[in-house]
Amino acid sequence: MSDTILLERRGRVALITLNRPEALNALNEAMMNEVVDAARELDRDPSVGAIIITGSARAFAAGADIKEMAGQSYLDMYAADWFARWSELARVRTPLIAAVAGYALGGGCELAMLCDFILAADTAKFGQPEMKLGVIPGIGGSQRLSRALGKAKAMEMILTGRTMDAAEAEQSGLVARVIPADQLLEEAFATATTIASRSLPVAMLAKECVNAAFETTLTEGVHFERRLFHSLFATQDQKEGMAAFIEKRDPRFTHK
Ligand code: CO8
Repeated sequence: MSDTILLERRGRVALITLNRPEALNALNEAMMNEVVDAARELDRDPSVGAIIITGSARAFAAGADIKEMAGQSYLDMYAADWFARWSELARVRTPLIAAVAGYALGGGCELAMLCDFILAADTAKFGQPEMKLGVIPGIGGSQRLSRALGKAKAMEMILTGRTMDAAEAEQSGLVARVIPADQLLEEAFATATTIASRSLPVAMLAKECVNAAFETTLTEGVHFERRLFHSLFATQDQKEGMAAFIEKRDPRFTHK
C-alpha cells in the first residue's frame, strides 16, 4: 500500500506516478522510500523491461519538500544522511525513463536526471532554484546538470535559479525529446515498450557502457565496451537477434 505513488503495469512496462498533488509532488521522505522501494522491486522482476517515472500535468515534482526540511538542524540532516537513498535509483539496472510535464524543480529536476533519459512535455520547466532558499542542490544536481548542460549553463541555472523551458532543455541536451503534453504518457509507454521488447540483459549492459562514459577515460571506456560486446556472444539473445536478421523475421528475445 503506497501513500505517495501509484503503480501501473502495461505488459513489460511499469509506471511509477508521483502522487502528492496537494504539494506539487514535493519529494518528502515517504515518497523517496516508496519510489526507491518500488523501483528496486521492479528491477528485481525479470518480467519488467522498462520503468517510467512520471508526475502530474502540473508538476513532475516541485522539489524536495521544503516544509519537511525547513526546521532540520545540520546534525539532523547529517545523521539521517538526508535523501541519500535517492542515489539507489542510479543503481537500478532496468532502463528508467523520466516523463516530465510541468515543474521539475530542485529535487524534481535531480530525480529526472537520475533516470536514464528524460522525455519532456512541451509544458516542462526545469530548474535548480535551491539558492533562493539558502541552500544548494543536494541530490546530485550540481554534478548531473553540469554533465548534461556543460559548465556555463549549469552555473547560470544554479547561481540564478532560473527555469529552463522544454525547448531550451532539448536544445541543451538535458532531455531526449519534447512531446506535446497530451501525448507525453502514450509516447513514454511507446518508447518504454520498444526498449522492453529487446533483450533485458543486453539493455542493462548497454546502460553500463553509457554510464561508464561519465566515470572513466575514453580509452578505458572503449575497452570496457569492447569486453562487454564480446561477452554478449555468450547469450542466446545474440544468437536469436542475428539469426532473425538473416532469416528476415522479428527476433524473439528470451532475455537469456
Ligand atoms: N515543498 C513543499 N511544498 C511545496 C513545494 C515544495 N518544494 N512546492 C510546492 N509546494 C506546495 C505549496 O506550499 C502549496 O501548498 P499550500 O497550498 O499548502 O500552500 C502547493 O504545493 C501548491 O504550490 P503553490 O501554491 O506555490 O503553486 P504555484 O503554482 O503558485 O507555484 C511553484 C508553483 C513555482 C512550483 C512554487 O510552488 C515553488 O516555487 N515551489 C518550490 C520550488 C522549489 O524551490 N524547489 C526546490 C526545493 S529545494 C530542493 O529541492 C533541494 C533538493 C536537495 C535537498 C537534499 C537534502 C540533502
